[in-house]
Amino acid sequence: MDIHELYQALKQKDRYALSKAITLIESNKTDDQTKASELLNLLLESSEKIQSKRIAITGIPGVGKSTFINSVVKGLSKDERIAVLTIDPSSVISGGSILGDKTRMPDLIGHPNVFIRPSPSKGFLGGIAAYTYRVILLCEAAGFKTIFVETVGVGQSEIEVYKYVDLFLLLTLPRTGDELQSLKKGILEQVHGIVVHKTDLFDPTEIHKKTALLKEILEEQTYNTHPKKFITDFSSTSSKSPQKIIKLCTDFFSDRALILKKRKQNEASIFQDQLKKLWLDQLQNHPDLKALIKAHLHNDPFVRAQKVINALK
Ligand SMILES: Nc1nc2c(ncn2[C@@H]2O[C@H](COP(=O)(O)OP(=O)(O)OP(=O)(O)O)[C@@H](O)[C@H]2O)c(=O)[nH]1
Ligand SMILES: [Mg+2]
Repeated sequence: MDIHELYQALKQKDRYALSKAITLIESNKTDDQTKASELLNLLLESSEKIQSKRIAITGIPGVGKSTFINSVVKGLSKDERIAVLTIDPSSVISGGSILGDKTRMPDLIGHPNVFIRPSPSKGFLGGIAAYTYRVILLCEAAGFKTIFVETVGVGQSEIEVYKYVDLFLLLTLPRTGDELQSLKKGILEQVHGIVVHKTDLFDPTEIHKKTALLKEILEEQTYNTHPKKFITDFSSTSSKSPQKIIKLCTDFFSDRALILKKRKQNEASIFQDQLKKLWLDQLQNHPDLKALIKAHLHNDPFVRAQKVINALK
């Protein structure tokens, strides 16, 4: 497969080429990996010019992430090209099924301007986040201007994903203690927006109480200082229109320079993470490591670590 041809086909908004390119980056074969890197380099050169919006939706299983995406996308202009990347929780457990999320997006299946791609939840070199990042770039190259990523709702990958998107949106319910769980996992430090969801099932006092509590937490965030952070409530099954959500999102993306600045910062942080990961892999696989540790066992762990590092320099 010629990479330049594939790149040109992507730019022609060819969906088949997009699927083919994603399959290429999913491949663990060395030859495919080389080709995928070549393609990604071509994409990176042009990615800044693309006025895309990258949005991740996170929240506990069953909070309504897929239904929410279905509702919001349905409310967008029919001409807008939208990609939805889902990581199906059932595939995390069973390692297989990709049907779960699609059944919650009945209005998007077969839609000519919507591209849905379930992601492999395991087995991808570099993990879910690296995979997601690459697929986002591919979708953008193929003319998809808004990219939704539905996170799996459990584990570390959902926190990592915030670096790969512009808007990290948390769905939560009016009556659960899941904000405490989220706080523990650091999610509330990273989110830009919170939607108190399934409001049709709860009474207004409860919704108000939960919203006020989360608003306070959002305002106190020190890590995330985006000026357009927001909190709102919504029902994906009974709200007549998702326009209030769409307006908040549009507003969030209004300062393009800020979005691009944040992307650069995130990219630098992704690079640092990767560097640490590779460095650690290299260190752990060093043939002398075991012997060196043994030789310095009489030292306390801090001194021992320093001596081992000094010896490996
Ligand atoms: N009453 C009510 N039910 C909703 C709403 N949104 C989603 N649901 C229902 O909640 C259930 C779970 O919805 P999903 O969209 O699959 O939730 P999810 O967060 O994507 O779930 P996972 O992908 O399994 O993590 C389904 O039965 C939906 O019909 C809502 O706003 N109100
Ligand atoms: Mg889902």
